Amino acid sequence: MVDEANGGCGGESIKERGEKKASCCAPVAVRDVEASKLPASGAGLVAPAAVALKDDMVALPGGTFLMGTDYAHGFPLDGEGPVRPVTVSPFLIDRSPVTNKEFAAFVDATDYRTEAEVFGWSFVFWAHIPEERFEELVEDTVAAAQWWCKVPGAFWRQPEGPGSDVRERGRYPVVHVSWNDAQAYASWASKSLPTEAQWEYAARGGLEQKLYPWGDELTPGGEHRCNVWQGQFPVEDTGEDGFAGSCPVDSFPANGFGLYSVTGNVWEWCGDWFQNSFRAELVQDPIGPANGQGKVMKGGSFLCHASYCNRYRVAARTSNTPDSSTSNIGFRCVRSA
Ligand SMILES: [Ca+2]
Ligand SMILES: [Ca+2]
Repeated sequence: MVDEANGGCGGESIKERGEKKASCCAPVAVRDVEASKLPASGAGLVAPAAVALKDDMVALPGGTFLMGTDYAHGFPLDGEGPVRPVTVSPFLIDRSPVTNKEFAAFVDATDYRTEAEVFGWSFVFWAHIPEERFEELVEDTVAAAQWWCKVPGAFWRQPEGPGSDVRERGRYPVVHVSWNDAQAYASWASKSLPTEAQWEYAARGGLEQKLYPWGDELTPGGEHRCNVWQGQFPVEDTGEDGFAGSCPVDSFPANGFGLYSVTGNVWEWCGDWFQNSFRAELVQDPIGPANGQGKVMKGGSFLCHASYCNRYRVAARTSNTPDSSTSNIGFRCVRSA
C-alpha cells in the first residue's frame, strides 16, 4: 500500500487545502529503501567534453525583488508570505525545464539510473494510463488521492509504464525524476538546482508582485498562457489550453526574462529544503534550512486548477521528499554568473 503517501488536490474545503501538508498534486513516494540500494548521488559524474550540451540559458542581472505573497490568493500554511524584499546575485538559468532529449544525453553518457528505476516504480496520473491496461499496469493507488497510481516500470523513458515511450516527446520536460536525480543531472552538467529565491526571481520575469509570470490575469484576453487543468478535477481535463497532460516546454510564450514553462506543465525542484516559514534576516541570496523532510517545488503542473490547487502562482510553493518521483515533477538548472 502507498496510503501513507499524501496526495491532495481533491475534495477538500479551501480551509483544508490551506492546512494540508504541502504536497498537493504530487504525492510522496514512500520508497522501500530495503528493497534496493540507493543510486549514486551523481557525485563524480562529470560531463565529458565530447557531449555537446545545448546550453540554452539566460543570464539574469540579479537584484532586489519582492518575494512571496500577502495571501489575497495563497495558502498561509505553505509559508508563501509575507512579502519581503530579497536580493539575488547575478546568475544564469535554463530557459526551460530539462527536456527528455537533454536528460537522455545525461543517461547515455553516464548510464545513470533514476530512483524510479532503482525502486522499480513511479506515480502516474490515472487518466494517462490506457483504460484497457489499467489492471495490468497499476499496482496500487494513493488512498487519499486515488488518481495517483503506483505503476511498476514507470520511469522517465516510459512515462506511463511499460509500453509507453518518449520518442515523440523530445521537447517535453523530463518527468519521474526525483530531487536526487535532478541533483545528479545538475552536477554532471556543471550546474546546480536553483534556490527558491532564484527560481521565484526568474519566474517573475521582472514584474513586481504579479500572480503569474505575465500579470494578474490567468487568461488575458481569453488566451491561455500556461498548461494547467480545465474541467472537473480529477475526472475530466478538457484540455482547453491545448494539452491534457504535459506539453513541449515552449508551447506558450516566454516571460519577461525569456523563460518558458514557468507555471503549469510540471513542478520544478529547487535546491532548498522546505520549511513553511523563513528567516527574515536572510535577505541576500537566501537558502532554506540546513535540513528537512522535503525539498521545495515551484511552479505548479498540468494538474493545477483554480478550484482546487491554485498553486500555479509564482509565489506558490510545495514540497516532496527527495526520492519521490511522479509524472508531473521536473526541474531546470542554474549556474553562477
Ligand atoms: Ca492543460
Ligand atoms: Ca511548472
